[in-house]
Amino acid sequence: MQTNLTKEELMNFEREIAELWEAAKIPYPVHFSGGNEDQLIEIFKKIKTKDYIFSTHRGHYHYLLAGGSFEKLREFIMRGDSMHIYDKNLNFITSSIVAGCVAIATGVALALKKKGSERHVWCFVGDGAEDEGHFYEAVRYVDGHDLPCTFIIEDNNRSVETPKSVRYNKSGINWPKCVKRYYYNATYPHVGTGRWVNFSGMNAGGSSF
Ligand SMILES: Cc1ncc(C[n+]2csc(CCOP(=O)(O)OP(=O)(O)O)c2C)c(N)n1
Ligand SMILES: [Mg+2]
Repeated sequence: MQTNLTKEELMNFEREIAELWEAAKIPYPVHFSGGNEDQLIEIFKKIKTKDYIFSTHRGHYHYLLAGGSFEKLREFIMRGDSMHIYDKNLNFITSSIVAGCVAIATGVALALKKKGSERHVWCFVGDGAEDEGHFYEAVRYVDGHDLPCTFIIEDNNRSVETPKSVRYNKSGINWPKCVKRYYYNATYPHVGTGRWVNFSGMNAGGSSF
């Protein structure tokens, strides 16, 4: 993806929105990213224009890196749609439901394969979404049918506030190659709050980016 966006620009945007939220100017839920700028900038270099991008409740960075404008994103957020960003021109879709996009991403990838398209589907999920049963179903289908779809687990070792060690102790799954994972320590917004503990280094499967 041709984007000249810098880490600082991403961070400044989130900081601006965080300040608006803290000043009670946004009476809606907003999920911030932070701490994953470098990883996402690298990942988006692999994503091509016209590919399909499926995002999550935490989609601001994804949208900007997909080519979305700051202005349009600000509009989404200010009208309560931080978790419902959608842009047909960019083939960009989010869901506020944890793992809500995985089956849709799989269906789009199936359609692309049937059409003989060169396009690829990129489906971002959190490590909490990885716990969902239908994530397993989608991964198995994509892997089994060699569909043009990559699931990217954004592993901050948190589902809301619960780390993996509490959710499933030490067990991990060796996902097939259509699942990639990157690790990051979440910050809000961009300064450690002390609420987040460092990632424990647990190997939870999936190949790294
Ligand atoms: C089906 C469903 N269950 C519960 C929620 C409430 N919820 C919002 S974010 C979240 C945690 C998601 O964790 P993860 O997928 O790791 O994303 P992260 O916020 O860590 O990026 C939950 C449980 C939801 N949105 N959808
Ligand atoms: Mg998480």
